[in-house]
Amino acid sequence: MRCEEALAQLNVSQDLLSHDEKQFLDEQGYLPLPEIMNHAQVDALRTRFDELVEEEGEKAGTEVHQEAGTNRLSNLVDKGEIFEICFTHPRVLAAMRHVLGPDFRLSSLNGRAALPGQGLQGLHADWGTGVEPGDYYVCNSIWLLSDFTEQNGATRVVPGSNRSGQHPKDALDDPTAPHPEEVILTAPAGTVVVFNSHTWHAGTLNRSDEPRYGLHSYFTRRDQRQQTAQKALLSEETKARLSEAARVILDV
Ligand SMILES: O=C(O)CCC(=O)C(=O)O
Repeated sequence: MRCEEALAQLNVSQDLLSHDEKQFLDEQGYLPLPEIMNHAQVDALRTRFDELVEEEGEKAGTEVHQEAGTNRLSNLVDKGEIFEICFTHPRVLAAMRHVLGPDFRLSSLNGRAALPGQGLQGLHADWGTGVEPGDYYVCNSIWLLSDFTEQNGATRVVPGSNRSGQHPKDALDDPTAPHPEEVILTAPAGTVVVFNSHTWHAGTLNRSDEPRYGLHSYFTRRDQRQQTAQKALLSEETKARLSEAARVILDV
């Protein structure tokens, strides 16, 4: 099945995003989608997040990456049906289709909780070089499992940097410093913020006394490598549970 057909089967169509939403995503390089998850889904995802951190202990996150001061999880596609929403939600997939074109796949599904007093990252892009505006390879979405506030380590983005053709490593002396144009993505839990991964972004310092929980559902053009090799890492049990359309999105 081709990707376009899988998207149609998952009820994805381009009119799921308004003209203004598409324009905002194109111009600013990110787009908040409110109320993608309800309270019960947020609670259940956080509970599963904590269970996995406990179960996996020191190995947590190692399929992709560990980061000091955070609890990271990886390969979540294989760690519970509850995560299926993150790679099948029609509005999120419509945004991916808009940024990446008709042929894309999941790159990875990871979790990141910035712990109190930690979480500061340098501004970065999830791609090694600057790209021509409009010629995008990767697009991320952050699933808010906590309210994101100015205090608790919400993600920051530099609006429009996706169209700058520049990469932060070449353009910034100190990527950890506040950027004069940055926006802190504050929003209630249940929101998903899609951000073009070429948009400069970073986690900020969590100054609260609670972890700040998020999931990253990250997509790539189909001709690019996946951050998590889904074919190798997915159990037969997970593959058997998934619809054919979902398997096309994962490319398994
Ligand atoms: O979790 C966040 O706020 C952003 C994290 C991020 O950009 C990363 O880990 O590369």
